[in-house]
Amino acid sequence: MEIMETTMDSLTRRGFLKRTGWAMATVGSALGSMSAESLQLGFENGERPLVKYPQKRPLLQLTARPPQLETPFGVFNESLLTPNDAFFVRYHLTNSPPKAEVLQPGTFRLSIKGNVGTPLSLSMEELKKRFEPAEVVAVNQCSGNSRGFFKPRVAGGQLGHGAMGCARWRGVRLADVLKATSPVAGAKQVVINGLDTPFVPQTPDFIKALEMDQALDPELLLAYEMNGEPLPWLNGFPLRLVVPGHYGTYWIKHIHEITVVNEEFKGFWMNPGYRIPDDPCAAIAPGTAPRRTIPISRFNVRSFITSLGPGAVLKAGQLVVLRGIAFDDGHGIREVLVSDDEGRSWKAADLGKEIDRYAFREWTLRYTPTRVGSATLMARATNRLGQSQPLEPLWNPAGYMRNCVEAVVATVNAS
Ligand SMILES: Nc1nc2c(c(=O)[nH]1)N[C@H]1C(S)=C(S)[C@@H](COP(=O)(O)O)O[C@H]1N2
Ligand SMILES: [Mo]
Repeated sequence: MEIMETTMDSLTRRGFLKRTGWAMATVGSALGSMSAESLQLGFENGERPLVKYPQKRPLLQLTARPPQLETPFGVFNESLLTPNDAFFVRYHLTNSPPKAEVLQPGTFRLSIKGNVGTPLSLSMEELKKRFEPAEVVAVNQCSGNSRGFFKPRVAGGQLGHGAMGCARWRGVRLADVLKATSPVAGAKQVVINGLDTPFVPQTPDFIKALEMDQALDPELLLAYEMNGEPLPWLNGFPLRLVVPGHYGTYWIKHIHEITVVNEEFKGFWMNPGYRIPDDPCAAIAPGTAPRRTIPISRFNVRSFITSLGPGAVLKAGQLVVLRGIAFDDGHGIREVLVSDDEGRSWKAADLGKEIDRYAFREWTLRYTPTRVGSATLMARATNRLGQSQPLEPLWNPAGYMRNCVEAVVATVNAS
């Protein structure tokens, strides 16, 4: 039987883009250049222009100041590692990213200070020479990925599912660098700051803190490479934190200052920013306020169908290979089930090789639709701890951590 390859060309419009070329459709702006093209993210007011930024292909622009760019979802069907030029971009402070000048080798230094025996100030060259390299393939995902699908809607960036990506990160271990400074007894937290600064002094600088024991976890990297290349400017050049299995808010970009402190850091972006209801599912009744909150931390389990988008057309009796991705916070994916009947019955998909327990895991399923009409296709992953995805969406006021089973409704025609 002939296997019909379904692609996301209509969604990414790459075929179209390749044919027409981008330059002709662009108009200049401060940092990005705007094109005539846009994509619809699948919720109300979800139309986003595709805009070209330095080192990036046209991406879905959420805001221009600061640049906030989302990956067109079709990219996730093309490779498990998200190409650097397609990787999403998130900034908080209006005059981000920091100017290229301050990031150059002649100017840039990383300082490690505070409650340490031996403070350090290192150029990138010194950092690479002094510490052993380490690598991880890991997903970076914004806490608010998929926020646009929240019902009732919540404030914040109205993102589709493209504020995530998976890359091979290479750098040095944060633990090695910290140990080289000999933190003094009583060191409680490590406070990490990047070179982006607020435009007006009233805006709090984007600074995050990690507990000392987490900072000493050998899995955390000060990364300088992404997929074998220096970090793109908009993804944190020359140095960023990689915190496998944890939400992107901890993955500080353009790191230039690491401070060991003996007390709990009280910055805005730790409290009230980036907090979730203190509840096992990080959820509360829609429209209510949480009684107690805690800092957001690890990913929950997610999975997506990537080979078909909304409005896909299939033929009854014709085999297709459904494909998608799944990931969790590093326990690893044990199973992905797929349904074409709104969750009444499920079939186990074949799992691809595990590149890394923190990476996207590919799944495929040979599928032959039988009923003519509409088919609601859904994927549901379970990790090695037995944690899975809820069938109904959960809700919290910040719109974080959406991980319910997502549905793609396809039309099945008679063959
Ligand atoms: N310096 C700096 N680092 C930052 C941020 C920021 O605003 N400034 N945003 C964080 C958030 S919330 C996310 S989701 C990730 C996004 O990483 P990316 O832009 O490389 O995709 O960066 C994190 N690191
Ligand atoms: Mo984020």
